[in-house]
Amino acid sequence: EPLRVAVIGTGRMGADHVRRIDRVISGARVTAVVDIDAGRAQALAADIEGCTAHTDPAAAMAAADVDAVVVASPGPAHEAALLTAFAHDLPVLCEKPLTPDAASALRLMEAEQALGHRRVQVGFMRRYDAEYVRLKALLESGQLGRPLMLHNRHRNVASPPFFTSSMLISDSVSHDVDATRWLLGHEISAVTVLRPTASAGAPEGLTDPQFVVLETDGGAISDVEIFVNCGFGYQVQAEVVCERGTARIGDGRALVTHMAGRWGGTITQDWTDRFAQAYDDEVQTWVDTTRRGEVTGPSTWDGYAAAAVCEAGVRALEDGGRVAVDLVEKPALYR
Ligand code: ISE
Repeated sequence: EPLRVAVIGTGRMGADHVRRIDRVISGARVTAVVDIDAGRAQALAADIEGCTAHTDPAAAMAAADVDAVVVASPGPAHEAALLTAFAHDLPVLCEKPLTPDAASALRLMEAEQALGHRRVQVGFMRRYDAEYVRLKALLESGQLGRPLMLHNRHRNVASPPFFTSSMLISDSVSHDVDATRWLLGHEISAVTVLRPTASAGAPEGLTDPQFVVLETDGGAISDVEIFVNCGFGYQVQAEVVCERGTARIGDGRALVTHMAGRWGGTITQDWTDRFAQAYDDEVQTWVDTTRRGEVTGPSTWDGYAAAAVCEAGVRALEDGGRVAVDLVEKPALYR
């Protein structure tokens, strides 16, 4: 029997997950879609057999034909949606950020612990990207020795109109925060944010680009260039510098052409393209493990740690200087 999934929030990511579950991956079907915009939910549901449209997440989660939930609404709506999912003991794939701040993420961790088992996989999809997976495997093999530094570049073509300077940290750098924690196996202990001159290509008043320095409890430094109005493409690159060598991913040189006196290739334009394989594998893994009654992947703890680091990062951006990150002790459920 396929897993019957309710998708909450049908914006860019939600609609993409509906398409993916309906047409790309196996073992699941979408039986409910939810959006505050009733017309948008109805338009999506109309194309899928046996799929109902709702405006209230709680109504969808109470439906008899829902076994699991994808939460793709805006971050501030996640806490309520997850608590409702917990009340029905439903497994959840929750888009990043888990929640916008550490306090709400802590409340979710407590609620999940009260259930006594993990229910949440957080949508940090880079962990499923083939290049990141290879980099992680290389680091774990120990061939390069200990990682000392990690350089991350994260560039978007243009930011959406609602994007604020703090969202460069909470919405975008959150991925590099998770990638750093996951690749190095360290927690992040302090954040500093430097601001180069804002690009004339960025909307008036937006602090873009930013240069973020993350210090880890394992003594490594991870820096992140975040530039969300670079204009030319969607680029995510990482280079790790270890004691005996370096390794780098994200150069996107899969196809190099030589033609008419030039050589080159193309650059992806957005994350649904660059990370298409990662998203497909992320959701397929979630469906497969959920059907076996297991929960794997980035946990509520990972969502909390990212939220705490980003909260410190936003403070570092606003106040200047170095801001320490104080994490609670890791609960047994997540060890
Ligand atoms: C967006 O929310 C994402 O998750 C993308 O991966 C990231 O590159 C972008 O900067 C964010 O706004």
